[in-house]
Amino acid sequence: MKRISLTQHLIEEQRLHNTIPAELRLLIEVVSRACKTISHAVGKGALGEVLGTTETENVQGEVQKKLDVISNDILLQANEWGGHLAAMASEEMETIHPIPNRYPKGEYLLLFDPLDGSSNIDVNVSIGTIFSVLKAPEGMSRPTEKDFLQPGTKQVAAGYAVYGPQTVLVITTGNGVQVFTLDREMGSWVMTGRDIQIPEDTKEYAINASNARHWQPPVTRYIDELQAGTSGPRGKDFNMRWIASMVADVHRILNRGGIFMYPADARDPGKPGKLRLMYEANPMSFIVEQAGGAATNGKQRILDIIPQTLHQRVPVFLGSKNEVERVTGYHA
Ligand code: P6P
Repeated sequence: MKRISLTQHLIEEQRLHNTIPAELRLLIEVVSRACKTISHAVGKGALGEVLGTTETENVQGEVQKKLDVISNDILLQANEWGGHLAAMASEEMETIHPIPNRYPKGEYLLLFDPLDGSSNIDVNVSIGTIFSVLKAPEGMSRPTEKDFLQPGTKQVAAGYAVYGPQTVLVITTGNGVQVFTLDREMGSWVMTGRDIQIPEDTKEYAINASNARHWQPPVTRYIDELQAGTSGPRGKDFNMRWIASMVADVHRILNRGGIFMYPADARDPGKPGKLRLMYEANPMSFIVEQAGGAATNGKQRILDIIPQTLHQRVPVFLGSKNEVERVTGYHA
């Protein structure tokens, strides 16, 4: 593959597809630069006094890891002066973050989970940053939470960075999925994957099996069939992976297929699943669909869900198309 930089790719996209206005190109470059900074902070680990927790809790009621807060601040500071955004929203902030009056405003809304997989930070397992880009509604003056509540089909860009053995950035602007690896010597993102396609079939599934007693019948049926292997209705053996870092699990699926599931849980009907729609499920579903995969909440396409609140949760079944369609069919 011709080794081109992220900047060169974005300029080519802008020239070829005319779908990346200069402001969106600037946004993606600013976010990618922030991910480099986060990768650097994450990579220091105990040497950088960045491990462990703060004394605060986020809106999810989760104790915030120092790196959660550091990563959130990096993304806020990188993006607020550029003039490309009207406002930001984050898993780590209860309310939206309008661009301060001292800076120019743009036409985009940026949502992110600054560091997903926090339970893995202190034990050196891959974690990542997830981001989603929406356009601010026409004629919007002062941004409110309501302006963010757009279905996933309205996303103009989405991506994630995974901080693992390599630091990798995966993005889509609606014309396929492109992959960039951080060249640490040059400090630049170099294209290492173009127009990634997820295999439609798979022999690998990802779910936190410790919740099995709380699953609803269609999920139990689907998993039982996978575990029955060659002697069961599927007639083949399956393997299981669960990294407990959505970015890492999705990245594996993007590369070799698989199905990722975080189903609703009978324990708390008010909490349908664990993952958040706006800055986890929607961006990942956009990427997965752009790579030929599928993403549903068990009943409907995740990207079609009309959001009610900024931090709402959603059940997630995403990855290899034929498996997602099968388990979704069991819910019908
Ligand atoms: P569990 C990480 O906290 C996260 O939000 C996702 O990245 C991950 O897939 C999931 O939660 C892991 O949840 O219940 O297995 O710890």
